[in-house]
Order: sequence, then C-alpha cells, then structure tokens
Amino acid sequence: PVFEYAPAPESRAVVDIAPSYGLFIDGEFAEAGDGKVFKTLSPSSEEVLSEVAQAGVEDVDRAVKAARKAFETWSALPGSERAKYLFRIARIIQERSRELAVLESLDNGKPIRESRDADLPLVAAHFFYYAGWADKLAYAVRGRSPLNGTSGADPRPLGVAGQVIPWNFPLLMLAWKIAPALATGNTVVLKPAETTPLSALFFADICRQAGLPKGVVNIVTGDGSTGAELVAHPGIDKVAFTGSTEVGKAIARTVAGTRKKVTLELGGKAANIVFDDAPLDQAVEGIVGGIFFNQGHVCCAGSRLLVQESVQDELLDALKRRMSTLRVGDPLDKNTDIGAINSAEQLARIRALADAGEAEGAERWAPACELPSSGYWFAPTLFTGVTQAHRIAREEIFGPVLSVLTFRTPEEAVAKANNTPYGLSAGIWTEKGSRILWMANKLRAGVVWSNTFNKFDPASPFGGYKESGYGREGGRHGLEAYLDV
Ligand code: TXE
Repeated sequence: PVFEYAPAPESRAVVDIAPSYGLFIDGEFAEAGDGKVFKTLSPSSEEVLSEVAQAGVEDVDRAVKAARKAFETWSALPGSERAKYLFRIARIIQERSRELAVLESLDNGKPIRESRDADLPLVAAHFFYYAGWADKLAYAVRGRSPLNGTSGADPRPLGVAGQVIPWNFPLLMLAWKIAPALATGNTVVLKPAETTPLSALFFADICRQAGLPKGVVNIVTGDGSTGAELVAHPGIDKVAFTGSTEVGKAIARTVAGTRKKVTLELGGKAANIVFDDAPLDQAVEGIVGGIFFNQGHVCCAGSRLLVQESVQDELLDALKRRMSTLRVGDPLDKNTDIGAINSAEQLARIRALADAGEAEGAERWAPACELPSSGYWFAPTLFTGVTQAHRIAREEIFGPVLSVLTFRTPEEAVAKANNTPYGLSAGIWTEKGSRILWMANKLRAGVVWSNTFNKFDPASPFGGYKESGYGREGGRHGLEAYLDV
C-alpha cells in the first residue's frame, strides 16, 4: 500500500525569484553581450522559474579580465583581511539559509529536508572552515630550513581560477570551489550548471552584501559551451571541474597544452559492502541514505550494494521494507525523502540504464508509490541478480537505482568493489575493526566510510582514484590545489 501522510509544505514565499537574471561580472549584473538567454525550470513542476543570461565568448573574456584585475589587490591583502570577507559570507549564508534552501529545492528538485539540513549547513561550514585558513597559510605551509634557518617555502596563489560545477549540489559545489580559492588569494570565474543557475546568482548578491571587492568572484551562466570557453581562456591559471568523466577528459585534453593547473572530480560507482556481522538495521539506513539521498544524484553514491551471501535474504527483506516507507514527491514538503530528478535528460539516462538492467536479466523491484503527474520522477529501485557484466553494475546511473551483488569472502568483496573504472568512495559495514582497516587499505577509493555513508566534513579531503579524477577538495589538501609553493 502507498504510505499515507499529511503534507507539510515549506513556504515558497520566503524566496523572491526575479523573472530574469544577468551575468555577475566585476561586481555588477549585466546582460550577455549578444542578449542570449535560457530558461531554468523547476523539475518538480516544469514551471519556468526565471530567464538567465547565456554567456558568450566575449562575456567570458570580460569576466576573466575582471578577475585578473581584482587578483592584483585581492592577492596582496593580508590573509586576515581576506578571512573577514569569508567569515562575513559564511554568516550571511546562515542568515539567508531558509531562503537559499527553498531556492535550491525549487531549482534542483531536492527535498527541502536535505537542502535545509545538509546542503546549507555544509555550505556555511566550508566558508567558515576556509576563512579560518586564510590567515594561517604562511605559518602552516612555510617551512624554515633546519640547516641555515633562512631558506624556506612560500605559498603563493595561482591567479584566476576557472571553475565549472554540476547541478546535483549547486551551492555546495560552489562553496567547495570558491571558499578555498578565495582563502588562498585567488580570484574566480565560476560557471554553474545550466539546469541550476539560480543559487550561484543569489550567491553573487551575497558577495555584494558582504562588500567583497569587485571582480573577486564572477559568475557566468550558460551551458557546456560557456564552460568550454572558460576552460580554454588563456587568462585562466587554474581549472577546477566537477561533472561527468567524459567532459572531465575533454577538459584535461584542452588544458594539456597549456600552463594551467587542473583538478577534476568526476563520476563514481561506489560499493557499499555489508558483512554478515554488521549491525543490519544501521546498515539498512546507511544503504538507503547512500543511494537515495539527493535522488542518487551523488558522485559518491553507494550505487552497488555488495552483500555477504549468508545475510543476503535477511538484509534484502529489511531493505525492501524500509524502501516501502520512502516518500517520493514535492521537494518543498518537509516529509519528502526523494524529490524530483533534475532534468528530462537525466531522467531519460536513468530510464535507459534501468531498462538495460532488465533486458540483461537482472530482477527489478520498486515499492508501490504514486509519482506526481507533472515533473520528472523515478521511484526508488532495486536490482537483484546483478552480475559484474551488467551495465547497471559498471556504469554510473546517477539516479535512485541500487544494484545488488553478493560475495562470500573479504577478498572477493575487495576484488568486486575495485572492479570498476571509478574510485571515488566505498563503504564497509562490519563489527570487526581489523577488517575495516584491512579493507580500507585494499579499496581503491578516495573516501572509505565504515559503518556510515555519505558523511561530509569541510576538514576532510575528497576526491577520486582512476577515472573519478585527480586532486583533492576539502581540508588542508584542498588548499594545495590553489597554491604554488
Ligand atoms: O554532466 P556534464 P551532465 C555524471 C552523471 C550524469 C552525467 C551527465 O553520471 O548522468 O555525468 O551529466 C559543464 N567544457 N555527473 O551532462 O555535462 C556543464 O555545463 C566545460 C557526475 O549534466 O559533465 C555543467 O556545468 N564544461 C558529476 C558541468 O559541466 C562543460 C555531476 C557538468 O555537466 C562542457 C554531474 C565542456 N565541454 C554529472 N560540457 C559528479 N562528479 O558529481 C558541459 N560542461
């Protein structure tokens, strides 16, 4: 039976979305040079939220030049002064967090509970965390030679960072990119994804509210062509990208012949590995959060469940019971667990891969749930009888679809978990501490969680092995991506 509940909608009136937005260049909002615009929709209703400027090559050039000019003064500020701006931005984000959470849920489709309780607190936390680094860099990174006490290392900003971000965590990915870049004295031109441009434009307004000097942050909205222009611009010193592996490879090719430094955070196909001694109720929560959080639009999502054969039946029964209580629907409803799929294109990708799973012989299961009639939706879905040859075991689905495989021994679990071109994250569920240490050492993944999943902290480095990209964001390691020493 469909789960019954009383809707509890968050007020949409807390956010005032203008009918149109320009590009944010040199501290001002301006139309694109050629006047081009595109529409951004709410994926839960298909309603047009606003019209946004599509930046062309000349707009990108203006933004890069503004960032270059601002770099001269911004990089020369004492770290303690840069920190003040970052602290101010962090506090304004906290003050405006309800408005920003509603905006993010409208433009992205994610449940308000997640944007309110996960995205926004983490966005503020990133700005606070990197604000704290801004005045400590010299002491933390500079080292004096023990031989003569005079020679040493001096950390310097790279210059102008061109940053391209995806649509799954629009404001959080912006924070991951902008906070460390500014703390280290770089200036920024950032391009948000074409389906979720609004929170970056609200962030531009926050920069003005914080009195951030003009040109330090520039936002150019547009599609992949704008991203490609930005990455190729000769005035950029550093490229930071989060998105698909395919585009990441194209960007690596573009910058290969230049002096630009680059960090790439790309796709994933994480294994969530459950042993028969694991606390099963806790594991079920971790599996559900691991794959259904943010509709599965998560690069480190636990999209492959590896379960020890002896506990398979018990675990899958409990998992199905739990999945039957998940509420799919209005992102602004505080009861909602799974919101809308971000775009028609992404929905088509998820459907195609799920259909391939069935065609290749895996068994498909989804709880009874009523999906809204307009907007883009996909029910939480489980595939059992999956083999390593199946596409749903190999390819990133980036949706609420879990593929279940089994194993007998820890060695087999490691071999299967590592049998993927990706290497972003993994999860281990067991009561045995020695096994956690042994497994964590063997797993080729940038992040390994044990007896938990999808836990984030601005102090922890995040990034991938293999085709999940290179470089780390977050923590002290995240500073290195923006510094020459
Ligand atoms: O990604 P794109 P898409 C994966 C996920 C998803 C698939 C496709 O599997 O199903 O990618 O999603 C900009 N030069 N991830 O098509 O195209 C684009 O405008 C420079 C995983 O949305 O990579 C957007 O701002 N930039 C991922 C950003 O790149 C370009 C998150 C991401 O879009 C460009 C998103 C180009 N040539 C998707 N082409 C993760 N790691 O979390 C596009 N862009």
